[in-house]
Amino acid sequence: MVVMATVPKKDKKKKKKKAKKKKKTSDVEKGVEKLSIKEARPQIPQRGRPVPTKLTEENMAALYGSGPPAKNNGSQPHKFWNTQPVPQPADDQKTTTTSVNEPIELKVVDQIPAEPYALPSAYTWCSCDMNDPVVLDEVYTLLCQNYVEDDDNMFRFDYSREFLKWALHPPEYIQEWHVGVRSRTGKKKLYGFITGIPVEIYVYNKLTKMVEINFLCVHKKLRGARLAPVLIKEVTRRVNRRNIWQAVYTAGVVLPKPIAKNRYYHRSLNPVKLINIGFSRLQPKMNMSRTTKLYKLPVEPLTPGIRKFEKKDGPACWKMLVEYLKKFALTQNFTLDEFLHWFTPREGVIDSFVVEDPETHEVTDLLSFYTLPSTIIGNKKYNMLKAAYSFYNVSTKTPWKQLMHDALILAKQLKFDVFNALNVMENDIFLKDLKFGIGDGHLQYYLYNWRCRPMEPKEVGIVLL
Ligand code: MYA
Repeated sequence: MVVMATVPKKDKKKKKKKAKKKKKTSDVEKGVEKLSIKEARPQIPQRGRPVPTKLTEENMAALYGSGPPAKNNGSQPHKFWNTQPVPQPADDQKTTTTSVNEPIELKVVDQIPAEPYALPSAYTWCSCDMNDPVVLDEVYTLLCQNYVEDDDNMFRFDYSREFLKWALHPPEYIQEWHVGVRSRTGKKKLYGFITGIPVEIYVYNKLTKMVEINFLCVHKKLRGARLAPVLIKEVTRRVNRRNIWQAVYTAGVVLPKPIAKNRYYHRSLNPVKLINIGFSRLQPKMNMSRTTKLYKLPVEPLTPGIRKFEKKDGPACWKMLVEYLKKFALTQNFTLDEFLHWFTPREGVIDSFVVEDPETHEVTDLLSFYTLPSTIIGNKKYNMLKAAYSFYNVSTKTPWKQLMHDALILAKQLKFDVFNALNVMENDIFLKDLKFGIGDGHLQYYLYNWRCRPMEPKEVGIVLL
């Protein structure tokens, strides 16, 4: 997952007040928490709990409060996360002062319930077949209307249908890990979603089969009702049943306990639009025409031999990437098939380019970015922000600044408004010189059921979608 992060805004006071007010409602959720995340049992209504047997989204919200719970800055207990095998605040010494790098708990498949977790009786579990256009449409609509927004609720991610298929169908994907919650009756509307895809992850040189978790989403009508912990527990159960015990995920929120805290940086490509929609501000002593000039880019890329990635580049580029990633502490072990899946260009989803030496025809560099537009909420003139997100880049010959300058030019050619990059890997080398501005949000990296020393942002060598 990625976090929306516009350039810093001064006026955060109003937000804080709002958050304080909301905390009250989030304290009344105990009933649903008990219903939802007690140890696994068959999907039958439970007796003796203070919740109606027929829970609908309306009465669930009325009883237990709706709207997002207040943000927990780490000082309050986490009713759910404090019960999970993740590093807890009290474990600080264990992870910061030693070279420990191991699972937190060990279990066997027989210990994992074969039946799904209980849901309120009005809801039921499903596995989402993203090849079914009707299901794909339902997932797209849920996310497009309810997924991640920036702090000021001005922008909301709008992952396209084709993007979702790409993100969720890597080689060996498991459909059962694309978990949905639907209402049991009527149109069987989709209210909750979470996904896992299989990955092999290196943490400080130790390779482990994991699941990469993404797209956790609860419909706005059911917020604050403790459905998220149930979704997480159910996907964990389904993953554990296949003998996988670790996960990697990212989030904008701080939970126990980030393995790394990264930042987003933004490079304006269409500064006038970005300022008009409130994504960025005019800098002091700047006007629109000076700003436009500041961010102007050449029309064509400058590196001789730069061209679109083709399937034939696969083996060489894959080796180049695998070799490059050895520098970092948290990386994905891509197979060639996976590499081809993630890097073969798909219009409006993923763009990849290589530099082919005009004389030797050797491929020396790779750059890639994915397409993730955002809905601009409530703007009359513009409804879409088109953002490119830096994916994986490798430079063995073209200097970093030149390579990524070309990335900006190529993104501009493709009509993106902004080019975003995290301060992962060696990105620090080019961010400042290429006029990226720092965003106002952090992106936390997490590992589930793994204990190790936290990482510097530049030690992170993995980018999640
Ligand atoms: S990150 C993207 C998350 N999605 C969004 O931000 C979309 C918009 N928001 C929503 O849809 C809802 O607000 C969500 C929470 C669904 C986020 N990751 O049901 P609740 C904890 C993990 O009452 P709601 C992504 O996709 C929160 O701290 N936990 O809350 C990666 C609290 O627990 P505790 C989160 O607002 C996901 C509890 O949920 C997150 O209605 C990785 C409250 O539940 C979050 N982003 O719904 C998931 N936000 O009381 C973990 C809140 O303890 C995977 N919470 O503080 C773990 C590995 C699983 C597999 C393991 C296999 C081995």
